[in-house]
This record gives sequence, structure tokens and C-alpha cells, in this order.
Amino acid sequence: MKIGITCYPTYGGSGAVATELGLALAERGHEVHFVSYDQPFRLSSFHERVFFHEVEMEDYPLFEHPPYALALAVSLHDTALKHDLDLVHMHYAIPHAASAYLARQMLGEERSLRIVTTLHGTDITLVGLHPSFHAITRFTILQSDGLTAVSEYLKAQTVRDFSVSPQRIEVIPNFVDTQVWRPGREPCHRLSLAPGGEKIVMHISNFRSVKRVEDVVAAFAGIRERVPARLVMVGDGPDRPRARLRAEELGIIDDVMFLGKHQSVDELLSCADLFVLPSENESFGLAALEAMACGTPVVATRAGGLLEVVEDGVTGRLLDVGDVAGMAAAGSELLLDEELHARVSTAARATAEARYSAQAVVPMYEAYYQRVLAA
Ligand code: GMT
Repeated sequence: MKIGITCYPTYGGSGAVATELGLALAERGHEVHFVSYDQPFRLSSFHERVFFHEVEMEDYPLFEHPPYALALAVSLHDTALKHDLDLVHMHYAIPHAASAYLARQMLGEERSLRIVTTLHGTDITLVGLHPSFHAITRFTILQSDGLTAVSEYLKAQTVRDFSVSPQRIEVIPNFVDTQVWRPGREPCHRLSLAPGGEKIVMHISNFRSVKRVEDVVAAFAGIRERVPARLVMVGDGPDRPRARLRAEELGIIDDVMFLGKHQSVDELLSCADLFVLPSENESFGLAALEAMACGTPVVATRAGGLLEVVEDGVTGRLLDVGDVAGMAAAGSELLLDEELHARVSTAARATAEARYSAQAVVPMYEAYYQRVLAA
């Protein structure tokens, strides 16, 4: 197949999954064309059958907000024509599904172009609900020939809030490359992260309010009272100053490292002893899956799709949103009880391999594309 893929190219789960999917499809013999305003962050080296088309936009003083959705539609249209695409796969509905719809309309009778849209999270649970986006989000996802959601939770939200028939949505979970995300990666940074042999507690996110990064710090403070430990915060975003302030208020700033955005998150995760994800909501929680694949037990919240990814008491622990005392207790128990830690770590890795590996999930997308093309 010849497949176009559009995603947000910057740090974020939807862009990561879209890029890994494109690379895996190319390895399986498909031709893949990424169309976006920048090269996706996980697409750094050369790969056979993988192409990148940068969306070009004219800067004009009148445009306080350049109309990216239109420029993307033109790029998708051009790429579909020049490279004879069979379908385009849009990751995150806003505005990508609208751009794909426009591109298909522009192609008219010239040639057919199928559209698959994958719903990732706040395109449905937050941004898409806003009155300025709701109608166009509903219209354009319904215009897609195929519609997937990354969890049963997200599917249910879409059915409820956008009146989409459940039969229209296929659940295909996110996945990880389990060769890359695995325990025992070298080089191991344990010595620089925890020079005194402390346990390493890690959090990775874009530090938006939905991630509740202050809860990470508060839970860590409770862990540190019971276990010698260091907190490693990876990523950046609007709530980073608040997290730092909280660490200062709690008197633990010397044991907290803010690493900022990082390319080699897999290397860092594989030397973590515990991963904390106290989000208000997650449609899936890719970072939790990445941690599980690295054999790092997860302490997360009973929120949205996290209940599908993390099995409480088996592959990690789930607590109520805001229950930092519970997270501290669960995290300390995992760090203090070596046998428990080993059991959870092994189960987490096994689940990632069995249910969420590229080998398990990429064929689901291939089969879905075939169904969409045949319909
Ligand atoms: O929806 C977002 O907030 C952005 C998006 C992203 O690009 O990272 O995150 C969502 O998609 C990820 C990949 O499918 C999921 O792992 C995240 O849980 C989801 N975020 C939320 O639902 C808040």
C-alpha cells in the first residue's frame, strides 16, 4: 500500500505512535509518506520506503494565525496525486481530519483517496468538546472512511459526546517497539541519576495541567520519607515551574532532577525503578506503556484508558486521582519489597510484549486499512 501519515511532529504520544507505525509499515513493505509541518521527532535517520513532505506555508502579515489546516490540505492533495496514495492516516482529529477531507474533495473524480482518522485523546475529551471545534470535529470524523480510537474508553467518549455509532469505531491500542523499549538498556545512566545508589523514581510528560505534575512531586516526597530515592522529571511544559516550586516548598528540591525534553527516553526509563503518572485523565497513557515495556512498575491513576493499560496489583498500581498519599504508599511498597518489584516488573514487560508490541498491533492497522480500501 501507499500510505500518507499526518501527525503532530513535536513531542507527544500521538506523534510517537504515528511515526513508529509509519516505520513499521515501511519495514513490512509499504510505502509511507509523512506529511507535516516538521519532521516527526522520532524520524531522525534514513529509512527505506519512508518519505517526508514538509507542509509549506506562506507567511503573510495579515495572518495573525496562519491557516495551517488549508496548507496541509494542499500538501495532502499534492502528495496523494504525485505518489498515488491509497489512503491517508490522520493522527489526532483536529485539524488533520478536516484537512484530509478537503484534500479528498479537491481530488474530486480524479482519483479516490481513503481517509483513516485515529482519535488520540484531547481531540475528543477536551479540545473537540469546545463549541468552536465540536461541530467540525464531528463532521470530519464522520467523513473519514475509517475511524480508530486508542482505547475502549476513548471510543465510549466519542460515542457519547459526538453521537458516533459504536460500529463506526475500531479500537486499536497504542504500541511500542519492544526491542527499543526494554529492560537493561546500555548505556545505563543510573550512576549519574542516583550517584548514592538511591532508587530512581521517574515521570515523563509534557507537563500540561492534565498530567498533575505537582502530584508527582508530592507522591515522591512521601516515598522519600520511607526509601532513599531520587525523582527524575523528563519533559517540559507549562507546569514545570509549579512542580519545581512544590519541590522547594516540600524541601526535597535537592533530590529532584528536571532533565527537560530528551531524545533517548528509552535509555532513561530502563534504569528507572518506578514510573509515576498521576494524570487527571489519559485516553491511553503511552508513557505508562513505555515504562512497562522497560520492566518499570507504574503507579498511575484510575483514569480513562489507564485502566486498560495498567492492571492494578499485577503490572502496576492504580490510585484515585489526587490520592498522593496512596501513591506514596504504593510506590514505597514496590521499591522496598524486591520480590514484589521483580514480579510486577516481569508481568509489565510480558503484557507489553503480548498485547502492545509492534508485532501484535501493526497487523491490526494493516488489516483495518484493507477493510477500508475494500469497502
Ligand atoms: O490528546 C492529547 O492530549 C495529546 C496526545 C499526544 O499527542 O500525546 O495525547 C493523547 O494521545 C496519546 C497517544 O495516543 C495517549 O497516550 C495519551 O493518553 C493522550 N492524552 C490524553 O488523553 C490526555
